Amino acid sequence: MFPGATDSQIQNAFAIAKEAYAEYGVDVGRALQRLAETPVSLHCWQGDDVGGFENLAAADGGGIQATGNYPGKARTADELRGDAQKAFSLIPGTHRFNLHAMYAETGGRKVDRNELAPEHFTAWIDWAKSLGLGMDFNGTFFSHPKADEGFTLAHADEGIRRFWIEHAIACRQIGEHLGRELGSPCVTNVWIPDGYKDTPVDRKGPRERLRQSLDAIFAEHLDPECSLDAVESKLFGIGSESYVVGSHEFYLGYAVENGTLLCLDAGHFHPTEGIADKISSVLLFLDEILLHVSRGVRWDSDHVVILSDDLRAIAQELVRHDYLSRVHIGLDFFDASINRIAAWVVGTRAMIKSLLLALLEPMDMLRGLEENGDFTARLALLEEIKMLPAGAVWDYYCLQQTVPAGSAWLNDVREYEADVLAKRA
Ligand code: RNT
Ligand code: ZN
Repeated sequence: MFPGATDSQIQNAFAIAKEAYAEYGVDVGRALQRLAETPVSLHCWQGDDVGGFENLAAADGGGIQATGNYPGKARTADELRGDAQKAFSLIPGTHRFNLHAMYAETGGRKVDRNELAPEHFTAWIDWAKSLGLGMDFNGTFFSHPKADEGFTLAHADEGIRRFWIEHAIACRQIGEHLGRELGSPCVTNVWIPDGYKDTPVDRKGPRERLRQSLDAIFAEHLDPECSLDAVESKLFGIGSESYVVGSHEFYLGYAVENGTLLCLDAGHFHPTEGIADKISSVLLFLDEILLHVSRGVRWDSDHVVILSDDLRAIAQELVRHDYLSRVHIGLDFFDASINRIAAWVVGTRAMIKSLLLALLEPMDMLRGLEENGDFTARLALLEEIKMLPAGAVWDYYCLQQTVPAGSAWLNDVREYEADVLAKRA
């Protein structure tokens, strides 16, 4: 909608849109209901450039790099919670918050990663409860002196491997606790940076070690009502350009063999390789998966997610095959060159818009055409429905969920920037 549109203008436009979709056999009310039931897990790390709030010796090992120096990033957990809460107030629906272990609150005490415990996340849990959010969790296998050599769970040194195994086990306990406290399973994800900058001669040894480490980590069975495990692959990273231990084939095999979730990050494949087409294959062999919806620009650059064809293709797969209950949608991007709350809002709203567009597809009609071999009509219809008034449905959804429609949310972000962010010197 144009800025300044009134509620009744939004409602009038919606009424016409609803009729248009009904002509195609699409029940807009049902689509909006399903949309409201689909949570997106907002990643905490967009709010502070993947920094965390530990008192550990500074280290930057691990190939995660946010670029940009836009002022106002969160410096404390309280600030991060405040910023995320602002973002949530501008995003329609009820969602989740995805925390990394390095966002522990240890009350000024030095607590190393292998000693983290549920008690270090009490404030996060209270906050999530107050907002009705579910939570997800991640081990932090980077930005730590013991990750400086670029290897963690696959390190050749047994002591270092042990340290990270202990960290991962601690994270599973924390995840289970979060899930139990919040009454919704917490997906605890494992992503490690392990790999080589230059061509190795032994590609097998590190993978054997990683497999053993994972077996040790997942040895204890946790209640799936509280806790789910995911493993995230990658093709290459900063400092691991030539070889990544935890490749797609590695983790696909591991997940199938051990019944963990597989995490597909949209930026972790060859630049022209999308993750949408992988979903219907991997879900033949796995019960559930996790997505890290991201946007690579030339490489795994973690740009803010936008309503691109890639994103739409992912959402279409989830909706067309009724996978919404088997796919955990998480976001993974970090842009430090723009207002960080706007980054969350733009990316999350884009994700939700892509789901809405997919839910508004006349799938019965399209499937019928395909089954009858009428590929001419399939193509024609796919093109024509692109111009249906989805924007009017989106605005109405925002109104219904009491968040700003159209670009009105930007005013809120600007105000917050002046009132809160600008005061963070
Ligand atoms: C890194 C992975 C990983 C991280 C976050 C911070 O390439 O995508 O998911 O981005 O855990
Ligand atoms: Zn990721």
